[in-house]
Amino acid sequence: PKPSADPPATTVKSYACQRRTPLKHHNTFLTDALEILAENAEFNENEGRSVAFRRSASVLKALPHVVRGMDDLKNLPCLGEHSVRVIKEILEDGTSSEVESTRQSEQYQAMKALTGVFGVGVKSADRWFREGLRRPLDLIHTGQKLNLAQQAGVQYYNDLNRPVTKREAVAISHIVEKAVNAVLSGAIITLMGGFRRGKEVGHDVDFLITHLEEGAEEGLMPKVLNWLEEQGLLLYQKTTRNSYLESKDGPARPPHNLDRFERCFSIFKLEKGKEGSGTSLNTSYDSGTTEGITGTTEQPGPSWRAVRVDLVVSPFSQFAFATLGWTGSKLFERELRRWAGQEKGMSLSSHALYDSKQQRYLRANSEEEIFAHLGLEYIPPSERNA
Ligand code: DGT
Ligand code: MG
Repeated sequence: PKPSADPPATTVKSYACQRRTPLKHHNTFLTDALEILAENAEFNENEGRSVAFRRSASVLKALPHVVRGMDDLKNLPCLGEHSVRVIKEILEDGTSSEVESTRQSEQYQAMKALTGVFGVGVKSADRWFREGLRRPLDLIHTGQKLNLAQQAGVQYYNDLNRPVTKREAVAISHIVEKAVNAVLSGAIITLMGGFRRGKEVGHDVDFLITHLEEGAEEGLMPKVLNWLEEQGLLLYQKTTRNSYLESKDGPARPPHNLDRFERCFSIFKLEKGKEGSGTSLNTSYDSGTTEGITGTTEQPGPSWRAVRVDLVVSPFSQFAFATLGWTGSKLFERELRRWAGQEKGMSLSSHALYDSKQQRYLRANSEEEIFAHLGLEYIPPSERNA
């Protein structure tokens, strides 16, 4: 037994939304490994297992030091037996045999490649994998029936799998601002997702659009998209009502507001070399509108690239919730909702916060107020990288 003069082990709170998780941390050699197993569990549609690995990884991201031995794991929450086994192996041997064999496996590699196509989810990828398909081009060669999103996904595969830089995100911001201002004055456009958390690169660029005057934002999305299309800046778009299932355990959103909340998954055409100038206008645009693929014969070349852009429009009364909900990270969001439900008897969504005990919605004008309603210390976006 060790003497009790040991320095106190680092204490880490058990919900990710109770902790500060910076973008850069000390244990990527462990978290990358655990996240491969999480990803593989997703490919096998084992959500419980996937979340368990993600939670373990997230705890290690919050540590202020490198994990050097098993002693460093004492008193840490969320580390399941399987994760501990993987960590131990890496600490002792430098690698984990399970992680390495997963990484090398045909199924993992094919699922990674196929789900890497925009518009392809785990279910389709798995079906194709079982039919013997391995690479995105196999979808074309074997004549698979693809929806419009997937067609665009294959067409722009290389571009969409190349990280979007902060510089490109800023250039896209200028374009979105210009588009929104052209159709509605006074709208507020905010960069969300990973870039709001301080990431230098992302897989897409996320924007939240609102207007101080409640209701002024209604009908905005189609107008913005029209403007973008006219300028030849859209390669693909699909607009939906926001149908994200946030929570199973409560009326998470005021039903009358549901139809005012819109989301658009799109692919922008971004001219190269003009990042930061704010203009990326192209006139030689071939306007075909179906669901939304435009310029289908065009291929990215030296002058432009395709970039995934998500646009969300929110009424101002929901803006704080939408801001919190679209900043991420995904695990941070999931943990916020779990905390709300399990610890507070509340139901949180990116529209509202419902208190089941009081049987009423709690209003908030800022993210700080939402954290306060939830009894949580405020965590700034840059420390939500759980
Ligand atoms: P990235 O783009 O891979 O660099 O990383 P993020 O964190 O920007 O991830 P992304 O773009 O998939 O999603 C942005 C944030 O928005 C994410 O952290 C959680 C949230 N989010 C994603 N999809 C939905 C959705 O369908 N509904 C709501 N309410 N939130 C979502
Ligand atoms: Mg993003």
